[in-house]
Amino acid sequence: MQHYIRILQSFIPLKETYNVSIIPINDGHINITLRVVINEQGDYRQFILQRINRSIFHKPELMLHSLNIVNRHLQNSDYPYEVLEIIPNLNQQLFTEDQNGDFWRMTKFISHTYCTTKVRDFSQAYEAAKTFSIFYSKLFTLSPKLIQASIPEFVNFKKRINDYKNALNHATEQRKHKASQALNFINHHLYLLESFIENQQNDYFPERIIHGDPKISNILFDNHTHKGRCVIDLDTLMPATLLYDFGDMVRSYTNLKDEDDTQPEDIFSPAYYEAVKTGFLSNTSDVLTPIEKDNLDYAGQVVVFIQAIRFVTDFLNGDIYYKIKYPNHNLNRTKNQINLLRELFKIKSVC
Ligand code: ADP
Ligand code: GN1
Ligand code: MG
Repeated sequence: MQHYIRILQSFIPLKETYNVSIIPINDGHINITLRVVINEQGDYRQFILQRINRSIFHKPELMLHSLNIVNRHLQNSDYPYEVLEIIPNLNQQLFTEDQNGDFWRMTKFISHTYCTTKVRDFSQAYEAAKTFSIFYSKLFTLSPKLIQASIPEFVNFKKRINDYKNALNHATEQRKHKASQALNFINHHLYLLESFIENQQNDYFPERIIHGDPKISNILFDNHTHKGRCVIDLDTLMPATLLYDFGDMVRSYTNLKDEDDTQPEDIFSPAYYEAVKTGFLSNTSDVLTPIEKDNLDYAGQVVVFIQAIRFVTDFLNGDIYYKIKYPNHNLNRTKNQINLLRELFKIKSVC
């Protein structure tokens, strides 16, 4: 707590009369996120204070620079949502480095909103995809060259496969044994990525500014209208194919179960799937190329599969990337993605 207060003081001068509460928010897998409430004799101010995971984001200055470019662009357009404003520290820097070498940033707290880790109904699936669709449409007029990827090769699937194979080579027998069914499935489906990788290499998928992580917990919904109010977690903004983001929406908004639920029954909603497509295309359809549109179904499968690979890679590596709550958490997340993928295969065969 004292540590957090010291960090907080680098952003806001705290008077003795202030009453400060710091409440952890545990929705994300990567950063440490704290809600800060400052009570100044009945006058409340709230902020979000975050420790950026430095083993994942090696250049936070670059990441925050991209975020600022995007924010300014959105503020100068007719973007209908709130912008996730960064609050600089008292030295006018975008982040504070603590004595451990960790980076902290502060953002505006978006009040009267809620966040969910699982889509609640059909209309929320549509609303989430539409909110992102509007976000992308405003960024179509910003050059992707201005944005540098905060995690290099994030959407390089060849690298994801290599990371997976390396993890397999170094994993303990016990972990490999536990994951054997999932590994079997993954090894038999690696071919699924080939055509996507080829299309990327041939530049058939145009580079656009993507969010990189449009999962449901990265949107804040209005408490009363239930409409999107703010797109958050802009740490993975990068130039890449928008099919990645579409695929991640399918992954997140069509899954009726929690991301770590291993039961295969009733995991997927075809109706939500249609809602995601309609919402995604609502503001992007005029700009997307025929090749992009033809690959939407395929992108859903590919991104769910890639996420299964990422989770199992982390499981094999000893859980060093995603936060876990219990020992087999990453394995259960992998199983969930595989169950979802099996359902997406069925949709494809129907079409
Ligand atoms: P992570 O990278 O760990 O996912 P996020 O930036 O997504 O971190 O933040 C984690 C959670 O904190 C979000 O899912 C949301 O519940 C909450 N949150 C983040 N930023 C804000 C904000 N500006 N206003 C209100 N809640 C927020
Ligand atoms: C992580 O940070 P969070 O929880 O919103 C991850 C995403 C994954 C997601 C899976 C930087 O997102 O890429 O798709 O978990 N973020 C990073 O739930 O790797
Ligand atoms: Mg998040």
